[in-house]
Amino acid sequence: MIRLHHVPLGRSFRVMWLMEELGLEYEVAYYSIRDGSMRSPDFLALSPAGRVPALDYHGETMVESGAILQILCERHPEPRLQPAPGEDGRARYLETLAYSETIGCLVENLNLNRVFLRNPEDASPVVIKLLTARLRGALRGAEALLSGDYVLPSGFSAADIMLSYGFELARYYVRMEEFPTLMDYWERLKARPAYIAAKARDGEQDLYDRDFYPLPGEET
Ligand SMILES: N[C@@H](CCC(=O)N[C@@H](CS)C(=O)NCC(=O)O)C(=O)O
Repeated sequence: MIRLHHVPLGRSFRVMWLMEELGLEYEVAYYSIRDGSMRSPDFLALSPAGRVPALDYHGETMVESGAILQILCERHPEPRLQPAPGEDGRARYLETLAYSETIGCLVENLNLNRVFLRNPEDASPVVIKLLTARLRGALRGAEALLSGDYVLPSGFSAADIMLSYGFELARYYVRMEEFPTLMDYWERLKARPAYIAAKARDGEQDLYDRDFYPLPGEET
């Protein structure tokens, strides 16, 4: 039995999408960052930091999306979605798994400032501007990781799942049209049947209440 502990639009979506690519059967336990469910003793026993994803894989519990992607690709080697140690592309693959969390952490800090504060006046406009500029820089870094249509010249891999998930959230803070190469790449990925199947199970997000958050002072 495989059970994914998941927040809609959370990093656990990466694991959900990969499991669809691998054709795995799994159950989903849904949580919200807002309702306290991730602070319950049962959840903290699975994920001591109170974060998703947590994956119950036949009785073994795993956290950290990048590590889970690697382990699942090792245990389910077909279809081949990651290069083995020593194979071409392995360094770029590992680099991208780790780099994806550079984007993830910047978005998380923006989320804290822009959607989670009880009192929006507590947010710092200067910090928001700095974080947004850094997120733009990180997206330029993502562009530089691509090699043709995907991260790896050999084709689609789990690195594409790890990296492109960040755009799902970055788009609330940065106009993605500024990054046409990333937009084309993302559109290509979103057309994959496994992405569409995962989206159907993702659930309703309760993080964002609008489509875009302009910089402070630039609201119209
Ligand atoms: N590096 C971790 C980050 C996990 C993480 O921070 N997940 C967020 C959701 S995207 C979370 O659970 N946040 C809980 C909270 O903010 O209370 C990973 O990639 O799995």
